[in-house]
Amino acid sequence: GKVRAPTHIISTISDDRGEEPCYAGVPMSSIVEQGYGVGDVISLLWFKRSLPRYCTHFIEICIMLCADHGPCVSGAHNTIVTARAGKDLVSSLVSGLLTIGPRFGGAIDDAARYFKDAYDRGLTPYEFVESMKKKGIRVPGIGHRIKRGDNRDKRVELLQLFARTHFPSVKYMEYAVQVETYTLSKANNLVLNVDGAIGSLFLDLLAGSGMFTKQEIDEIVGIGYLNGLFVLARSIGLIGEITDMINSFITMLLKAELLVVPS
Ligand code: Q5B
Repeated sequence: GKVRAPTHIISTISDDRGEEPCYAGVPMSSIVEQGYGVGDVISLLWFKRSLPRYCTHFIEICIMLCADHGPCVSGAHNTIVTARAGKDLVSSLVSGLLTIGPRFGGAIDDAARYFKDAYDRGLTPYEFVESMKKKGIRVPGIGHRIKRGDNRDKRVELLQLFARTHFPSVKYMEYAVQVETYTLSKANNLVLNVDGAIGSLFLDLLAGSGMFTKQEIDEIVGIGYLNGLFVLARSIGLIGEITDMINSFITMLLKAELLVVPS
């Protein structure tokens, strides 16, 4: 067969030079035969190692819970408008993805960074929140448009329940909960949101699993891998919103007899 031209680009996560592609050294056949899931594949391709089952299950829960959140949020709104304007799937998808940022879905990395720094420095929730206020920075992972102290985000509760049951330690998450208790005393919408829950719990996964050195944890938190979880998850929902719009459009054309399906 054809021999690939030599390349100057080196990937340290996947390799297609052998008989079958490998993810972080694990051949495709093992991935299928040993029943790996999406969480295992993310572990191999993002973290370059196999993680324990409770970690990969947690990653999968994050993906499932963040896959969609109705048509009103920024991402779905943009994607739906773009699809209705007749654009193709990729254009519609990226127009939604591009809204992911510090206020919407993209606060996971910053939540992890700020919660880690505050916890590791031994700041009380009061000291942490007030120091953020002095700097004029909203606490990442805190606050929601519709969720309130008396109307919690079910996704956050489910993540917390899973982690309290399966993680060896949830010290960062418990710290985030203490921060939430303090912010809720200031305003009822300042709940721990899904970004904050994932950010703090991922710190617990990194620190408690015994699979990462301290230097690796600092690198992961510093570089910022974790918003990728939201981007990946929400792509599933955005693609669903696009196909939903196309279906509705076709149904409308059929009803108006503007489209005839050949028999
Ligand atoms: N205030 C999320 O704002 C939101 C504060 C705060 C201190 C805070 C805001 C925020 C941090 C970033 C963050 C992820 C923009 C959110 C997500 C996924 C999603 C989305 C969905 C999905 C909401 C009113 C007053 C002001 C503010 C103060 C607000 N947040 N103070 N720390 N963190 N959070 N993003 O409701 O005195 O009037 O000036 O930036 O974590 O994106 O479902 O929608 O799955 O799709 O618009 O769940 O909290 O409130 O901006 O009018 O602020 O509260 O300073 O005080 P809102 P604003 P003041 S999860």
